[in-house]
Amino acid sequence: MEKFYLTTPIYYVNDVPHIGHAYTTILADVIKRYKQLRGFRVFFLTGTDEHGQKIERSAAKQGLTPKQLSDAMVEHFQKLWATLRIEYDAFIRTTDDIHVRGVQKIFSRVMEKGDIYLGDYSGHYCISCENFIPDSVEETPEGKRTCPDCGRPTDNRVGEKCYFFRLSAYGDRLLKFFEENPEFVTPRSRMNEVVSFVKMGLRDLSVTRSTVKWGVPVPGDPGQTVYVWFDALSNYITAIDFLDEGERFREFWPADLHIMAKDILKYHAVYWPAFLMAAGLPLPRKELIHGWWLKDERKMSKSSGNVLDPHILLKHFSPDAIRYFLMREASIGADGNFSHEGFINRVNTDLTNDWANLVSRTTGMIEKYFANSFQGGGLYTEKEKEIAAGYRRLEKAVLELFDQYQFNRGLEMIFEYVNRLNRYIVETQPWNLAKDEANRPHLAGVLKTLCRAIASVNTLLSPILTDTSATVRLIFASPDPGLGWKELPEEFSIGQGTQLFPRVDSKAFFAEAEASPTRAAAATSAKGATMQETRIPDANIPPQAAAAAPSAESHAVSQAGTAATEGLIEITDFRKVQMIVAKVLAAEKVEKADKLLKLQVDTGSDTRTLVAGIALYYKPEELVGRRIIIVKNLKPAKLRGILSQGMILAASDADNRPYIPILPEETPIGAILK
Ligand code: ME8
Repeated sequence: MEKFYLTTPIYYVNDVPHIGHAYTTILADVIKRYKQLRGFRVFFLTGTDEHGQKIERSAAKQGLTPKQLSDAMVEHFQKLWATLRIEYDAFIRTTDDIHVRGVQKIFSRVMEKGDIYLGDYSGHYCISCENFIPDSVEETPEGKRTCPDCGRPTDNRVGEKCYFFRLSAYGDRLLKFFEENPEFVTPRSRMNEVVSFVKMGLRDLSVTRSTVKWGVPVPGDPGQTVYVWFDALSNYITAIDFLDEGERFREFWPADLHIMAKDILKYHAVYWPAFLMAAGLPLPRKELIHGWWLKDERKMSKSSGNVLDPHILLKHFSPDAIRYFLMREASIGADGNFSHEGFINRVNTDLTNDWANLVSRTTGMIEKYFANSFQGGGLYTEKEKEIAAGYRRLEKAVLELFDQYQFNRGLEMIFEYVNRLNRYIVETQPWNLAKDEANRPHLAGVLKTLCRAIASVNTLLSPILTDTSATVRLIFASPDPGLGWKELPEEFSIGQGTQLFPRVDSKAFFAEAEASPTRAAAATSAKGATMQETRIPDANIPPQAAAAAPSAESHAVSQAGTAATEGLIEITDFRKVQMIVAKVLAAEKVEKADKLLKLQVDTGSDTRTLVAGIALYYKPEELVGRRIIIVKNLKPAKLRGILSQGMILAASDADNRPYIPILPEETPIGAILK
């Protein structure tokens, strides 16, 4: 069995984890589970970065020792990871003895080799990034320098005796390594950044601090501590017993994948390989660099105070829903803006309407027509064979995408297939087949095909939807967790169906999420982690939320749901359509289109443009100031070059003459029709 060793960054313990940390860690966990599915023996490492000035300061502010702060924060991280179903194999803390002694061992090794030497450092230091600011960054007239990593000005000038790492000697070797391993950093654009950085020339790097007490003591010179980044990066080998070069180290090093966001690329793709070269150790195989989750267009970060607390999501949604949203919405190379609206739309559309509905409709019909148990064979037509063939094509394409860590694209394809299955139900109309005893073998064939398809798709979803996939496996009597089309036998029973993703009450969620989405980092205390809440302005619906609105495809499925119950719809189908009260702010005729009016409306959470074919019957001035009903989550469409972001509701007679319901003045704007 081939091994696969993957890591997340070890997170600073100056504050509790937020969605950004959860994203990296969930991504790592999804990759772990996916690799296991592909037959790898996986080792997954995460942990915490506890030394250095940043933590020292945070602790002092709260009247704690750095160790007390770390202990409290580690609990937060570990609890959250357990809740999010993160199955790491080891959790390293940089205060662990095995790590401290491991760091000293690497340090001594590099020193013996002559690549660490004693010198003097004089320059600026950014405590937030734990970054030495190069001399090439100009000083402002006030004597400050801007940190090239985070952009913050710093006046923290340090001048001290310290040890240097001979990084300047590694430029050519690094470039040669990158040339021979062009996929070392992925995506490619990040690799290019690293190459340019190295080509600009590398200076020796200070790797110890005499003024920082909270750190790993330098071997043979206890007045100095090891620079936090030298200390932190070493975790990837100390955690697997580099100290004794034990079995785990021999088995798993080099790492197959380091995962992180772009903020710490330089440390991982330049410093870390150079340290390893100096220590005579093999280099990691790949580094996967993802973008940032933004809130209000800014990077979500503790120091910006715009972080989202995963616990608010967890109060309303299952861990699977959070895992799914993060994997579905983020494309590795790009930043993603987090919006509550986008979140609820994505979860309600894909998981509740499409996946959970498919499962519950299927189990419902098997219960109704077969009392949960198939006896005897089934009749299979070309259509059923095509469902199986479609799955095989899907699986091949999805595995290729997952192999490249493109989970968003793979999931998109999976859900196209899920929609295909929902349409298959409408096309085959099992409720009509059930009316005639002669059609019973075909009815069985259709429903068994659905069981096989669901059980097969379920495996593809299992790295992401951990709990749900276990439930689905149980329902469909499919103990085999492996890949491939699931040839369930002809005779089998299914378990009781269940609602996998109950619809979340968006009102309650928004009320809470929008009242407390952010926390200022400084306001968090480790003592019971009391938090002060700061309100941020409600974000307008970002483009991403519009993209997350149900597609034409899922509208079709909504109709599919209708047919499945012979003309009646589920309340969940109705709730798919978000109808709200909007106030018309302005209205005008669209040039050269005598039927169209362009309206500007206030929805309570934004203002938008709507184009409606009502100009023959309504004058613009008749509508301005009126409260009307609009469909808010309709996919935007262009009409005469104008983007219409929704639809006005109107009754229409046999001649298509519209009658727009006008609501009383006192109706609140944004009120939901339900
Ligand atoms: O940098 N979007 O720790 P850290 C996406 N201790 N990912 C985010 C994010 C965001 N807005 N914010 C944080 C450190 N992350 C060092 C690492 S490793 C040897 C030492 C994630 O607590 C992302 O993975 O600041 C990022 O690289 C990491 O958290 C930084 O965590």
